[in-house]
Amino acid sequence: MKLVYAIVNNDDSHPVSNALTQNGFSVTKLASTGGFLMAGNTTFLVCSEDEKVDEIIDIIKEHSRKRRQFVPSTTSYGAGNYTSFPVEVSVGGATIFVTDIERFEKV
Ligand code: 2BA
Repeated sequence: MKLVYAIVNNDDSHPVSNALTQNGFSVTKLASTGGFLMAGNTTFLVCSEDEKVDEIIDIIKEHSRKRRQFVPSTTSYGAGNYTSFPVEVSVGGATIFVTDIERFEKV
């Protein structure tokens, strides 16, 4: 058994969730926050048989878009003088980790 963690943009959360459940996967959604942008995102937990992991990743890929996002940054231009300017970063589609599950039980 494997556990797939997938961090996706909040805007993609519903399409990803719908597609996974429609394809028969049990899904848990966690509200999470990215450490860099400090913006809300969604972390999915999906536990499944090893041979279904590629299908899960394909579904997530299909419903997660890559986005350009601006973050404020500051630079110094003299003693005590700072100016703020936006820096563009690319976010997503999805960040995915797959781990082994030692034991799975529903009691
Ligand atoms: P954030 O940490 O808010 O990062 C948002 C985007 O900012 C990242 O997009 C990346 O393009 C950029 N970024 C992150 N850290 C950076 C840094 N130190 N310097 C420059 N740019 C940086 P993604 O790579 O698509 O990541 C989206 C979200 O996935 C992340 O949100 C974080 O919540 C999660 N994530 C990404 N990589 C991770 C990892 N190795 N471990 C745990 N969570 C991760």
